[in-house]
Amino acid sequence: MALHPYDLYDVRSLLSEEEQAVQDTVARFTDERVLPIIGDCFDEGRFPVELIPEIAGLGLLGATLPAEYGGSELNYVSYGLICQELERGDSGLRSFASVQSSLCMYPIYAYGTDEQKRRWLPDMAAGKVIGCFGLTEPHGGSDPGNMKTHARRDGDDWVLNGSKMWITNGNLAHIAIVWAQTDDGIQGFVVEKDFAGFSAQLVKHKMSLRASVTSALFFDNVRVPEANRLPNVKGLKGPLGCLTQARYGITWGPIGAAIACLDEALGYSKERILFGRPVAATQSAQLKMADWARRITAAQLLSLQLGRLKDAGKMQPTQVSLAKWNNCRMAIDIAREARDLLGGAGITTEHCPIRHALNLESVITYEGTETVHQLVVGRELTGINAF
Ligand code: TGC
Ligand code: FAD
Repeated sequence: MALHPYDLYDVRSLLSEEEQAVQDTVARFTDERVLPIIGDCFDEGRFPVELIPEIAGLGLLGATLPAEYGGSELNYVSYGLICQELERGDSGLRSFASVQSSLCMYPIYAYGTDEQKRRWLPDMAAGKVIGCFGLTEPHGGSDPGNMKTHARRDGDDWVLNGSKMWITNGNLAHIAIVWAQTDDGIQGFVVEKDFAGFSAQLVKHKMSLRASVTSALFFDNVRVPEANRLPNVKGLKGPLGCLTQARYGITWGPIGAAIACLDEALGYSKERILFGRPVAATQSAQLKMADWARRITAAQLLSLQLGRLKDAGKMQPTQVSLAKWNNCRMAIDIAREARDLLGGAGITTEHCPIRHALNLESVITYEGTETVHQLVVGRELTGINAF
């Protein structure tokens, strides 16, 4: 029996029935609703907001959270599969879901009060309240411990000043999870869109993640009530704990992007006749595509084992760093090589490889650059902090 070209090791057989059903549902959504429009969205620099109710309706926002907060009570392997299938469509859609689920709903769930959870989580799961996550600042995102944004207690409020840069969903969001330095260390605040002194400005001229909203956030003496402070965490481990959740999902996403590129290149190279034979019949094309399949297979197994560790409560941040580094590198290399295999046709968004290659420039940079993750692994191996 022929092997599945995008699953040479039958990794799908390692999934439960429920996990397979989640994957099939999101795959159908991507095929039917995302792929027909996403090239145009990328060209126009437009995030497809019209898909938000459908994404929410499928239970993809806060999918791992308990039902009492609007979640779907799925396991983390299922969350990974959601990321993979969304990113097979476009990294912008996976980014939207990662930010909403892992960077905004997760901190409210993990660090918030019961009242905060009840107030925001069900509406966030329903896609009625959109969140963004403000950690990075203009002077250097790799070193968030050096943040300048600060909050000072004043009576029943906090007064927030500073700015954040490169914030996904910034101009879409109704609430921003903002991390600020305080006299008591770094703390998280839920800043509402209409708070006086809070503004967002779109980042323009992006060549990457064009089907995603990216913004700068500004805080000019913004008064944030104490009721909007996330009380159950202090210090850098608060935002880094959220990043571990999101980075886990990001290990899966680029597998989807790489599969999309392999799919496109396989189809194209079988049809493209040069020197009297299909390009797919040449040894160099087969070597390339075989090598992509090898790298995709390794990434699939890496993320699945990471997911099983996470579901067992045993996943370590260093393991996430290794997989984020490996899988982003795998996908960006495949996307670039697939672009090459398509020749001139590869430079237009009529075909997906260049869109994925450009998107992956962001994916390999955000949530910790490749260098940051390499140094995390190096620190684990040597016991020496090289940052
Ligand atoms: P370090 O001394 O290592 O740690 C400080 C405290 O944090 C704890 N910790 C973690 N906790 C949970 N998860 C992790 N991954 C953690 N890493 C560290 C640590 O145990 C310690 O706790 P405690 O209790 O001892 O205080 O901190 P460091 O200053 O040496 O930083 C290390 C470094 C460089 C790895 C860290 O700063 C880092 O990860 N930098 C990269 C920043 C980053 O990834 N930013 C991403 C911004 S958000 C984003 O990009 C969203 S894009 C979303 C999208 O569109 O999809
Ligand atoms: P810098 O930290 O200035 O890094 C510059 C270079 O220095 C990089 O090559 C880096 O690898 C290298 N470097 C860093 N440290 C070392 C070292 N110790 N040794 C050697 N080299 C080093 N942030 C958010 O908070 N929320 C978001 O929603 C969000 N969304 C984003 C969306 C997009 C499209 C993009 C592009 C970014 C987003 N980010 C977000 C920001 C992202 O997390 C940062 O861009 C990233 O962490 C890197 O920070 P930086 O851009 O300031 O680069």
